[in-house]
Amino acid sequence: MIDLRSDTVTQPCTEMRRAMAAAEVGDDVYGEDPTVKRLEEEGAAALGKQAGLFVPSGTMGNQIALHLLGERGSEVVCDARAHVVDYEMAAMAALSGLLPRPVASADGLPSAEDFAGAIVPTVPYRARTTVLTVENTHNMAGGTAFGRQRIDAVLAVARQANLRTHLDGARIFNAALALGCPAAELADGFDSVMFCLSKGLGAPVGSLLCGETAFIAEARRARKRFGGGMRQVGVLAAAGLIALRQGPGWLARDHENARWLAERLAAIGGIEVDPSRVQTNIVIVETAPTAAALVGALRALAVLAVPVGPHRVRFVTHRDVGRQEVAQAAGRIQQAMADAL
Ligand code: TLP
Repeated sequence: MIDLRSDTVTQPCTEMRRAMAAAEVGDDVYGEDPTVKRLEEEGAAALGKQAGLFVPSGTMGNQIALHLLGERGSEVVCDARAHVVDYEMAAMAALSGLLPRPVASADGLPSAEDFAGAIVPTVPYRARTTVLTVENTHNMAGGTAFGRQRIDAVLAVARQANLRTHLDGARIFNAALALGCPAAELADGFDSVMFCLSKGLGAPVGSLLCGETAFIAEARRARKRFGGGMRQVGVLAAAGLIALRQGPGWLARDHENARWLAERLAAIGGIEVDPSRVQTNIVIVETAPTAAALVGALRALAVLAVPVGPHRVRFVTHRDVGRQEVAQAAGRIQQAMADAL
C-alpha cells in the first residue's frame, strides 16, 4: 500500500522509538515533565516566541488559541477554505461561541483589502470581529506558502482593526523551506502560532502552541479545561524533540517528490494540475471522473489518497514514501484513471 493520504501517516522512526523508551518523564499537569519542558522551550525558540505548550493535536492548539484570543459572540475572519472552518468539527462555534467569517481567496490567503472588507464595522447592531487567522502553508489551496510581504499587509489590517491574530502553522516548516527563510520570520507579529510535530516532521503525536509567556500560561489552563492535560507525556515529547530538531531537514525530499508527482500527473488525460504551483508537499488535482471513483479505483491498486471535493483529490508526500514509491503511485494513478473514466 502506498499511502499518500496525508503526512500525518508517518510511522515513528527507530531513533524516535528509542528516545521514547528512554525518555525522562514526570507528571506534566504538575509541570514536572522535563522532556516536555525541553520540547516546549525549543519549539518556542524555533518560532521566535517566548513560550510553548505541548498539545495532543493541531486542532486543540488552534482551538485553544481562538478560545483565548476571541470574545464569545464575536467573529473570526479567515480564509474560506481554512482548516479551522472546514475540518475542526465547528469547534470555534461549539466550544468558544465564535462565528467564522470566511473570506474567499485564490491561493489560501485573502488580500489585505478582502480581509478589511470582511471585518465588521463598529456599529451597535452587529457582532464585533475579534480575531484574524492565517494558514501557512495552506492545506486545501495545495500547500501554498506565503512570505513576509503578504503577511505584513494582512497583519497591518488586523492591527488597524484591533484584532488579535493566530497563525495555523501546522506546516510552517514546509512554508519556511519553500520560501527560504526561518520559520520564526513567518511567525513574527502573530499573537499565537500552532505548528504540528506529527505531520511532515514525523512525530507520532503532538503539536505546539506558542506565544507570549502570559498567553501560554492561560493556554495551559484552557488545555486542561479542554481535556488535554497529559501526565507522563515526555514519552511523546521525546519523539517530538527529534521531529523538531531533524524533521525540517527531511522536508526537501518531500517537496521534490510532490513536484515530481505533479509533473507526472499533469501528463495524464483527465487530470488537471499545474506543477509550477506545487510549492511544498501537497498536490491537489482536478479529476474528470468523480473524486470518489478515482480514489476507489486507486485503493484497488494499493494507493491511498483523499477526495477533497467532488472532482478534487489530494496526494501528500512524506518521509515514509521515497521516489520509488511515488513513481509507482504515478503509474497506478494513470491506470486508475483509465478504470475510473
Ligand atoms: N490536517 C489533516 C486533516 O485534518 C485534513 C491533514 O491530513 O492534512 N491545521 C492544518 C492546516 C491541518 O492541515 C491540520 C490537519 C490541522 C490544523 C489539525 O491537526 P490535527 O490533525 O493534529 O488536529
